[in-house]
Amino acid sequence: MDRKKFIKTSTILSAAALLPSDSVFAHNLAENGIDRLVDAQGNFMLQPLPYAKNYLEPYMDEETLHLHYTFHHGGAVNGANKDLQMVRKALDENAVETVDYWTKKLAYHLSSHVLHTIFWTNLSNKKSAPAGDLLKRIERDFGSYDKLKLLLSKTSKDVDGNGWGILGYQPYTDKLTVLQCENHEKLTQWGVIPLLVIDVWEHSYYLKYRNRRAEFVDNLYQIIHWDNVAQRLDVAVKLMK
Ligand code: MN3
Repeated sequence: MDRKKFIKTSTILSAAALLPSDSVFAHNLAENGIDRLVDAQGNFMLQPLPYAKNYLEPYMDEETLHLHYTFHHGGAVNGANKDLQMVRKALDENAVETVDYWTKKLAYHLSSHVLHTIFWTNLSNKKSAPAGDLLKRIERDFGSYDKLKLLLSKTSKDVDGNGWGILGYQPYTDKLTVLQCENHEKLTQWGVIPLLVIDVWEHSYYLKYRNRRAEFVDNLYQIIHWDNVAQRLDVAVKLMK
């Protein structure tokens, strides 16, 4: 390995190593510091949740979390595997009339898998606030933490139908950016690496909050794991250097 490559690999590994080695967060990361979404055979897989299902009570109730993780996230993982298989089958059989359908399905299911995987790690059972480089970038790119909160909350609450509010790192501009995502795959900016994602699908809050999406979004600030967001920023910046 040449020196440049060694230094690059080392900095990426040290980003992943910011996490305690026994933490489930660290265990769920691939060697380059990004989330592990596939098994050794390359099939999409559902990672274990990084905590017990009652860990986020009372802000996210145990039963909703159970249904959300098992059936909605789990369903997306199964769907992504099937979609990929069907694209390959269409190619093998030279029957490409169906690839339009399966390609769209794959974008939907795989994006759901990516965002849900990040979402679970973005939450904790205690309140925190951004610090360090993350806070500096928030202040530079949005004015203040309060202004980011306002923007991200409003963006999340106002999603048409089901979707996500997303704080991401845009490597083309080296800036933080806020996206409003519909479903799981629409309205992105190419290149953005998601750092903090807020699931505002009804399945995310229906049992406890019923129709009160805004209350759910406001309450999430009690359990956002800002250290995880900061670690994700650190990895994203280093990967792009
Ligand atoms: Mn969801």
